[in-house]
Amino acid sequence: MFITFEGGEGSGKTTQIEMLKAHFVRHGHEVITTREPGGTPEAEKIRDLLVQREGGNWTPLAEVMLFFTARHMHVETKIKPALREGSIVICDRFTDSTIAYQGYGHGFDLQILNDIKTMSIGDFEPDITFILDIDVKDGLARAGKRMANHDDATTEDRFERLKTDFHERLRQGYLSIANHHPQRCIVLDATQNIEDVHSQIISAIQL
Ligand code: T5A
Repeated sequence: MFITFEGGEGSGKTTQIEMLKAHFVRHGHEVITTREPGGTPEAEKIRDLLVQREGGNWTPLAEVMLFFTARHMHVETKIKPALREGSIVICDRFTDSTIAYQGYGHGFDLQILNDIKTMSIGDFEPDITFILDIDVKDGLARAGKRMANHDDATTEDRFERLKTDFHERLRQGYLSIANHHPQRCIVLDATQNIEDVHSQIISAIQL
């Protein structure tokens, strides 16, 4: 099973992924957790170019292709092999992030995005995607706390620093993705307390 977590900044993905992993381990499952951009040594190098404050001033097309280059490596060399060995794979962000951030957020053409996706990873999709939905201001406040003691060129805040209206488009983009893929996507109210969000994830997984 390939499970992905999506949502805006500070929506609680990392927190829920750790709790879900612990649940699977308690029940005797093999599980690996990973993240995007990143997840392999090559893709982690690309991550630095994409998310660090001074990673580079990419054109929109170059940025999208870097995300999918990293994703191609991640899928082919880590995710698919782990799934073949019977592990559950939980990933912090995946293709929906590119559609939400670069597509809905920055206005990159969705059809071209889809074509690049098909070229990079074919029709490979998660089995389940949890979209953690949170009011933009609350999410950015949570993410801000995480970065309060880290403020230099390597800080991973290139996207957090964008304006509030970008994050609003992003949020609506995720809700639109969920509407288009109701069989795969589950939208959760991420303003609930951590335990309540976790309980809803466990109910949805039923493992
Ligand atoms: N990106 C990524 C793209 O633009 N396109 C792409 O294709 C991809 C893959 C890096 C950036 O890259 C962009 C999007 C991002 O800007 P990231 O590393 O996933 O992505 O960065 P963030 O989303 O910023 O990750 P965060 O760590 O900020 O957010 P999380 O993981 O969603 O939140 P988490 O769990 O760390 O929680 C944040 C804080 O909130 C608290 C936690 O304790 C923590 O302090 N918290 C709660 N508090 C109250 N109630 C709850 N229910 C809470 N849940 C968590």
